[in-house]
Amino acid sequence: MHPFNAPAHRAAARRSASVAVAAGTVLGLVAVSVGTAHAATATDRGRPGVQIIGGVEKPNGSYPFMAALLSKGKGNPRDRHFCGGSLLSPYLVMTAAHCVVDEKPKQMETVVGRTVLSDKKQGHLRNVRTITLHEDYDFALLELDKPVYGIAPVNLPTQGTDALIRPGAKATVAGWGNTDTEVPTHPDRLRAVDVPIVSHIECKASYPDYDKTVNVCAGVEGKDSCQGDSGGPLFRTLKGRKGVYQIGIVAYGDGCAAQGAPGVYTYTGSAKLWDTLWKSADGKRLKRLLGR
Ligand code: 4AZ
Repeated sequence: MHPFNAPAHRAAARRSASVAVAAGTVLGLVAVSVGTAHAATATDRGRPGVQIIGGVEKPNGSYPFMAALLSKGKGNPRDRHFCGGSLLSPYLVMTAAHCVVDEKPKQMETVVGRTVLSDKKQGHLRNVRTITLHEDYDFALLELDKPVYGIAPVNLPTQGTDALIRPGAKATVAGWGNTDTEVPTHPDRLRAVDVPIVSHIECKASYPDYDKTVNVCAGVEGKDSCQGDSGGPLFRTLKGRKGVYQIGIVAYGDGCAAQGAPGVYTYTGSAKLWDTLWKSADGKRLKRLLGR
């Protein structure tokens, strides 16, 4: 199996990426609930309220760098949506490997800059020319058949500094993922929620497979990404700087928005991630596409 926590096929990815880390559940809850007013229990997880993501709808034109990954077909794009992504350069959309591991370029398409999935007039719809999976991490790049110009791509953190993932700092995660795990609800309009960055120590306690060189955690009880948000961006805006800095890619979690179980993200400032990507078979081509 691919070293990231990939479900066997994308149908599984759509249902839940959290299955792969279920073994970490009990440990995580015990470790992180100490000293809090309310320790979440297994029963809490099924209770309405506890698992609501806590985001808000975004107006048209918000987060234009946001991409939706769609299965090709005749149906409503809302029903064909399976993951999020972000524009990294005019020719590249960045997403999670577990979203596209079983995908063929011809079976999918991506739309950049759309807010309401069913509104076919919004955004820039593109075919996918190639899918490159990172060999080691939950990271993938989609090469588009035609560039997307006129939308500012996301910025990446400076590699080798973790200045943007200081615990407690506020980040934002956006997507069309589930808003209520009790009654799975998949919104048509883009949503976003502000989530605090969680320390590596706390994340490792919740998730034994957590790797601080290529992961970052964020979220708090009631505020989290969820199924369908996978591949989408966790980002910050910085005072005095234009644009957004994407610090993470939605990867996995133990359920959604539960106490002691923050969302886990692939860390986009990881030097290890980019170094190994540039050294891979497709490294040279991808580097050129990143510059275009
Ligand atoms: C998922 O199944 C998934 N709470 C995505 C994000 C999180 C959990 C599950 C994080 O795609």
